[in-house]
This record gives sequence, C-alpha cells and structure tokens, in this order.
Amino acid sequence: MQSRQCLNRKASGARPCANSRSLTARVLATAAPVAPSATPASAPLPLPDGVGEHSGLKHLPEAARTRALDKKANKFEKVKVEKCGSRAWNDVFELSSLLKEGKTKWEDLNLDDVDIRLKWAGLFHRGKRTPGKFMMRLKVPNGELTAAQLRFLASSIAPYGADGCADITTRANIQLRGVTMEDSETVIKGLWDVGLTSFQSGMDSVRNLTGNPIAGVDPHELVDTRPLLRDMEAMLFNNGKGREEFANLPRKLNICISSTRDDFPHTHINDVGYEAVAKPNGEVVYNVVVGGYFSIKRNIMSIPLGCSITQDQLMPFTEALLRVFRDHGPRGDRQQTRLMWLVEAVGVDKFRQLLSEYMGGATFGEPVHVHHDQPWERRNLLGVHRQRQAGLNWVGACVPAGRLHAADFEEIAAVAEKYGDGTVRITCEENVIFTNVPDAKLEAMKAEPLFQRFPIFPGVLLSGMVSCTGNQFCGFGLAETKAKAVKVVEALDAQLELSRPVRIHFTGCPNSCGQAQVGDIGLMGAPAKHEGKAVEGYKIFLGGKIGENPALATEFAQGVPAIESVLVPRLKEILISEFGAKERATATA
Ligand code: SRM
Ligand code: SF4
Repeated sequence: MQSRQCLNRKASGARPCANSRSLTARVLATAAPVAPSATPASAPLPLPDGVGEHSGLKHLPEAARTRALDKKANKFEKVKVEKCGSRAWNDVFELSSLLKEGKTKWEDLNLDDVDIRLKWAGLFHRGKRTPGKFMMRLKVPNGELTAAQLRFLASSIAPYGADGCADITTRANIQLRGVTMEDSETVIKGLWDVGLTSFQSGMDSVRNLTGNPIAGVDPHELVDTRPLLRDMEAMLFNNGKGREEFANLPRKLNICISSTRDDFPHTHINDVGYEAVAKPNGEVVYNVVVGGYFSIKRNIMSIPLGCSITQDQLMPFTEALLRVFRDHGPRGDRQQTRLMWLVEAVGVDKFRQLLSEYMGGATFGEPVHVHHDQPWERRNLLGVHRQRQAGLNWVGACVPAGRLHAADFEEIAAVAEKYGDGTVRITCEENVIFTNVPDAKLEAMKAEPLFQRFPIFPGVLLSGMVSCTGNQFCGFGLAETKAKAVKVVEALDAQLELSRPVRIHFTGCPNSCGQAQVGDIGLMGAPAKHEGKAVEGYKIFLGGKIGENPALATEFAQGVPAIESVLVPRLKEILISEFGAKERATATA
C-alpha cells in the first residue's frame, strides 16, 4: 500500500511561493457553452431602503425578503443580507491580488468574507486546522474528468509539496487542499481554462450533480446521464462563472439523476432525485423524489413528489425548483431549512403546484411504476467489466479513502490515455473508473504500478469503504477518519473472509458527509472514554441499504474508542455475528 503521508499529517501552515505554479497543463475548454436560462426570471424588485446595493436580497421576492430580515432568521441570512455570497466571485480576485502585491494583510481581511462568503467561490478556509490555507471544492458533473483536467489538478497542488493533496468526495467530486488566497486567482482561472469550476460549490448552493458513474458504457442504463448533468450545471450556474439569481437559496441543495436499478447516486438521500424509468411505449421519463437529507438533527429519506417529468422538462423543472426553494423556503432555524422542510410545510401537492406555476402552468405525468420480475443486485463498480460496446471494458480501481496526491493525478491521466479513452470517472464511493479499455490492452493495464496503490481487485471490505475528511482538515470533526479507516479496514480484510461485500462508511461527526447511515456499517465520530480518559471515538450504525429498496442504518453502539486495538476486535465481532464473516485460517499480509 502507498505511503499516505498526507493522511497522517497536519499541515504546517507554511505558505508556498505563489510564482512556483506550473501552468503548462492549461488547455482550452472543449465543452460548448450552454444558454444560461431555460425559463425567463422575473425582474428583481428595487432594494429596500438602508440595504446596500450588493445585498443578497436582490433576487428575493417580498415574502422571502421578510423571512431573511426577520429577527428569527439564522445568522447566515444576516451575512447574505449584508452582502450576497455572489460577491465572492469578485472579491476572490481582488483579495488574491491585494495579498500578492502586499497591499493588504491577512489580519485586515473581513472575517465574514474569508470564512463564509468565499465558500460561494468554492474556497473553504481551514482556519481551525490549517490557518491561512483553503480547501477548494470543485464541480465535476457526473464525476467525469479528462486527462487534461487531471493534469491541471496535479499542477494546482504540486507547488504545495507535502501540504498539497486532494480528495475524491462522496458526491463524486474533487476537493483540492493547501490552496492559498494569493494563488486562488491562478487556480480558478486555470480551472475555467480546462472546463472546470469551483464556483457555487459551497454554502447555500447546489452541490455537485451526481449520476451514473458508468454512463455511456453501461449495458443497463436507460439514459446517458453525462450530457444531462453537464448541461444542467452549465445552465444553472452560467457555465461555471456563477449565477447571482441562485446565490441566495435558503440552504444547500443536492440533486442527482439515477439511470439504473442500482441507484448509484443515491436518490434516497438527495434533496432532489430524478429516477429514469421507461414507459411501456419505451419513452424514458423521470419519477421525482424530494427531501432526502442528513444533518445533526434529522436524517430522512426522500419521498415521492407524485409525478414524472419528461426529458425536455428536466432543465426548466430544475430551474423552477431552485426558484421555488429560493422564494418560499424557510430561513429561520438553520437546522430546519433544507428542502424537506418546505415540502412538509406546504404539502407535496401544493409544492408540485408551485413548480407547475413557476413553469408557466406546465403539466407533469403520473409517476411510472415499473414491475421487475427479477431481483437486482447492486453492481460492484470495481474490477474489470464488459461495456455495452463490444470488445471494450471499464476498469474500476479503489482509491483508499479517496485521497490523491499530485503524482496520482498525473499517473491516472497517463493510464487513461495509454489504455482507455483519456477520461476517467470518479465515484461517490471515492474510487476511479477507466472507460473504453480494449480487451487486448487489459493484461498490460492491470500490471501498471498505479494499481498496486489503487487496487483493481481490493479486499472485500476495502472495496466498500468510504470516509469523509474527518478532523485532519475539518473543524467539525470529532475524530480522524481517513487514515484510521484505511488501517482498520485493511486489518479486518487481513483477518476475515467474507462471502459478500460489506460497506463500511466512516464519518467524522453527525453532519454525516461520509454517509454513515448509508453503510452496512457506519462509524460516526463521537466522544468516548478509554481507561478513564476522554478519547476520540465513534458511534456505530448498522443496517444501511442502498439500491432499489433503500433503508437508513440506525444506531447500534456508542462511545467506541477510535483506538485500533479496540475498534478492530469490535468490528470483527460485528462482522462475524451480523454479516457471516469467518476468521481466516492464516491472516494475509
Ligand atoms: Fe459535507 C459541511 C465535507 C458531502 C452534509 N461538509 C461540510 C464541510 C464544508 C464543513 C466545513 O466547512 O468544514 C466539510 C468540509 C471538510 C473538508 O475540509 O473537506 C464537508 N461533505 C464534505 C465532503 C468533502 C466529505 C467527503 O470527504 O467526501 C463531501 C463533499 C461533497 C461535494 O463534493 O460537494 C460532503 N456533506 C456531504 C454529504 C453526502 C452527500 O451529499 O451525499 C452530506 C449528507 C447529505 C446531505 O447533505 O443531506 C453532507 N456537510 C453536511 C452538512 C449537514 C447539512 C445539514 O443540512 O445540516 C454540513 C454542515 C452544514 O452544511 O452546515 C456539511
Ligand atoms: Fe467534517 Fe463532519 Fe463532514 Fe466529516 S462529517 S467532513 S467531520 S463536517
């Protein structure tokens, strides 16, 4: 296994030289721009007296303004009223230049800008763990990346040496680490040049759009989700440059399109899930489910919206949904502002009616119920699989805990070009998939050194392991996750034999970015005691199901110390009693 220095290290805080960045990886974006709006927006009202011209009230109708200005509005509403998050799209370049030219000092910056508003530009100050350094969250619709994009990502973190690394996220996305304010302008412009963006990836915006990670090569898909998601992202967010009209939603919004019975993007835990279904006449339409989400206070699966929409309605429907959420969504207690709270407050029928009104009276279809005679086992994406195109394969490789370094990006790009079509897909399980690999190239590909670190045939438990960032970088983290997850799961794989995959999800706190409730086993950072002393620990969840009949895992144990000598035997016991694992006769290395 690769030495994962960055997993165990807390960054030093030293700043790299801003001029050392190589920009040779820049290439021109290939994606054609998409028209920014599917339906016309109503003109913004004049701003109330006493509110600055850059206020986030600009695009809100009267009732939403009242909610945002109410004394019960949460503190982020106040930040947005004072200055819209969309201003970060200007501020980021200005701050970057001022700092580079020595015209301002870090200590003189506005804290709300640095710690909150810059998240609208995708820059998350890691003030608690690595002050002065930012995590930069991108948008990678459907998780598809080209070799040129991978090389640019390598060049973005390479200058930071041991402090720079990246993660594949649980929304099949990329986060870069170690980025400084001084360098942010160069990185953002470089991302645009290769057809990527970091804008509107954080705070009260739509998160990365997820779909089928094997779209276009999948023998079982009903539709290729890639162009749909690419166009949706471009349309909603002005081709990566940001769309002010959608900068002041009441809260984050997760959207996905599922095109197979596997439900790879987890429609059940997204605020908006589009489930492709075929009507008896062969037309593919989308059943809509809404309101799934996780949080500290509430975890709930999505519910049917009671309608289906056509492919032509996907874009205007999504745009209308953003406007309905923006205009009618609650802005009080931050824990009660996700889409589900609006759906529950107005009722499913009224919510659907609002969507129709916002689409100029559009009509929606009935939900389509499809009866399947045969049960469906959710497919494992790792390993070598035949594509729907004869003679071609997809090859899925496990990236333990999703952690990547500059050299990894370079090597993945080189392997994709040498054996595949020069592109890869990243997955919500934080792994990488190479597509369009001809039969004749498979054996040579499998022998590539990359796959010693990122195995194509990993241990059963490693193949189903997912982990959030944890307290290495995240200020909310109650426990370290990634390095611990890899160690614990490798130890379990070495000691146990399993006849079926068991998915173990690690998450550092109850926000559950690592989706503990989705795992067969979920571990959630929580306080614990060991030998009378307070230590990092986990709660254990059991019973998550994904795919056609999803269920959320529920709490099974609490206060389990995050100490390998305690955690490994405890999980071993659970794997033997609940999942039929057997001790190996001889533990593997
Ligand atoms: Fe998350 C906040 C990381 C997926 C629920 N999440 C955060 C922050 C931004 C907190 C912070 O500022 O430190 C974390 C950044 C840490 C860092 O340095 O990386 C963070 N979330 C992540 C990622 C990177 C976890 C990972 O390792 O993959 C995922 C990035 C996804 C992306 O590419 O956009 C990530 N977060 C999720 C998911 C899973 C999903 O979408 O399937 C969830 C649960 C599902 C959901 O949102 O309903 C999730 N994150 C949260 C929440 C709780 C939301 C709520 O309604 O209360 C927070 C806290 C918040 O928003 O106030 C949060
Ligand atoms: Fe941070 Fe908690 Fe999310 Fe993990 S679950 S990334 S610790 S907010």
